[in-house]
Amino acid sequence: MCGAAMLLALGCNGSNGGGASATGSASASLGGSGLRDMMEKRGLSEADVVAALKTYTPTGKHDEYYLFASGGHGGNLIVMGVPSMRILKYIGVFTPEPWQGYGYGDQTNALLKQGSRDGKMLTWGDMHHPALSETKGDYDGEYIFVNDKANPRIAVVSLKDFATTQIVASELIESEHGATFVTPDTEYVIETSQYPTPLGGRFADVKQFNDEYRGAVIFWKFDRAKGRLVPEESWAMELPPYMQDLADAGKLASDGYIFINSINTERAYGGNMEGNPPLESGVSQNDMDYLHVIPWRKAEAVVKAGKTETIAGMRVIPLETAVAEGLLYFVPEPKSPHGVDVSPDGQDIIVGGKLDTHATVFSIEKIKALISAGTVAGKDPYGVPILPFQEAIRGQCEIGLGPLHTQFDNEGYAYTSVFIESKVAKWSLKDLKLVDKLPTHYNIGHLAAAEGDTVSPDGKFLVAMNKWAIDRFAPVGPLLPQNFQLVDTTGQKMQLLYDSPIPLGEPHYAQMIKADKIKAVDIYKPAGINALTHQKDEHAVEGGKERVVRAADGVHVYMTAVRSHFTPDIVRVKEGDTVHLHITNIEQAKDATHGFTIASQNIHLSLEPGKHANVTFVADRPGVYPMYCTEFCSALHLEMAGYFLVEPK
Ligand code: RUQ
Ligand code: CUA
Repeated sequence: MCGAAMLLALGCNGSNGGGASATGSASASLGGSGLRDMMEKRGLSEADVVAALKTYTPTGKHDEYYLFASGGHGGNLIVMGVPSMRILKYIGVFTPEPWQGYGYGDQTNALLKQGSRDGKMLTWGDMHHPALSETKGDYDGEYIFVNDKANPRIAVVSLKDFATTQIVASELIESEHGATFVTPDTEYVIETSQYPTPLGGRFADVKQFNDEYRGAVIFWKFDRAKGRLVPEESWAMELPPYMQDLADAGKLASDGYIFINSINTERAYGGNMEGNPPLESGVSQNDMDYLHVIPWRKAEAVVKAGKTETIAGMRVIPLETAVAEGLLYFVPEPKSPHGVDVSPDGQDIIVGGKLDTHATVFSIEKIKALISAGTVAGKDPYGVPILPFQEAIRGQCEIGLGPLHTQFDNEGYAYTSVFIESKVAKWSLKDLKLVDKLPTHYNIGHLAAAEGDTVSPDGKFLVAMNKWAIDRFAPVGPLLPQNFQLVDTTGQKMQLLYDSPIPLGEPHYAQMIKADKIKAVDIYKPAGINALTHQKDEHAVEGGKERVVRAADGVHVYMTAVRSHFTPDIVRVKEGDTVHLHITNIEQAKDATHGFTIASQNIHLSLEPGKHANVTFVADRPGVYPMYCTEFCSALHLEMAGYFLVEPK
């Protein structure tokens, strides 16, 4: 239904408001003129009202899609509903998250500790690219992987309960960006370094950049049955010291390949107080950088044949071996490339150049033919073959200044974010013609289309992820929110539907998945589940079996939580005791979550129905500490409390 017809239908249906959901409120008295009045009063255009009809989601109705967006410097993952753009959850990943008790109990402390680097505990992360697990190139709704650009790490989040279950970190590299991307059956999760360094954390002066500094791409092996990345089965490939940027895995026609962009084929390394040009101008001298093409199945066979070196505990294919075995090819790509995205059929690899006006469309068929014919235009200083640019592309689409990232719909269109112009460009994959452009506010980075990274995108919606939000929202001081703009892509012309402020670190990328693919549990069953393993915890407590046990390693308190008490509700220990609290929420009713805290101990647990949590600490200061439930769980919630007594020595 077009806009006018929609409004007409609303008006003609008279006093009951017709299609508007009648959850009471204004709709009851909303005749045709009532609607006009209201539009006038609020200064709404017809397009505004149509946008509202497309996004408004009445109480009790669920969204059609989930959007999983990185929380950027917040180090957490944002879950939203589309089209309502309602925020559903922040999932703690690289950063402690008190509401979820994430980082305040033994299990999640150990989890955050897994993400230490060089033995240093890290409590923040710079999350960029979430990647949903895939089966045959389609999102399957089981897991989502995320990366930390600042402190190279990858985390696994289980979509069974929307909780982080694992963090892995390799000390092979010291920064990353081309992560996370999955191969079509989630055999591997890809993590590519960004700023070259000596591999494995060695020291070498930056003047030895060309010889000592390197990049690397890590292939983290994923064990789907266990839901874990397996470091011992993972491996990496050494890369020349260019700044590798985004990456994408091939699918269908390009299955078995991965593609990585790079900038800085100049190998500049800054030094603006040492007589060198500043890094950003040193990096931007050449007209072309290199798209890296890696046949990963072939590389996997080379790893299995043992042709690797071990660096920082990781099997690494040396650059020389990669060249000799035909595991790495370069194709020139225009100025300052950023995004690389493989089309749904896997035929095209689309690259946006930040200082270019085109989306460049590389053809996997042409690349494969050039490789098998041995046609090269030259070699880089490390002997990597460079394929001829013109013969590797299908063409270019002129779309505007500063193209970055591309997503796809179900009708053969590509959508590319155009950073410098602050626009989304819609163009046809078939004939590489621009069909529409939509202004965004401002500085669009990534965009996320419904199932837009899969072999079968849905179309319908697209979210523009804008880095600036000037003029969009009520002022909140100098630090503005980010702005997600929801766009309807069903018509020939794109329509802006909604602005959604994101008050977190800069969210870079997001993926949007059909909601019915997610099969989340609502209760941990049976009671006593450790949320990290989804197994019964060894310290799980049954109702009636609460107890306090003194052991060699300290005092073990086996406690249950149920509306509206903890048992025991008085805990007595002695100054200096190591205390192990083992608490099971024995409820099996939906949303019957209890929280748990003890004053002044920096302890907070979230105990969802059936969940078990352990927390260990030293009672080092004598005194009387109230403990209580932090979730308003019942009429007697305030009474869900007790005392933790630390008797002086
Ligand atoms: S980035 S705005 Cu994906 Cu980290 Cu392009
Ligand atoms: Cu349990 Cu409040």
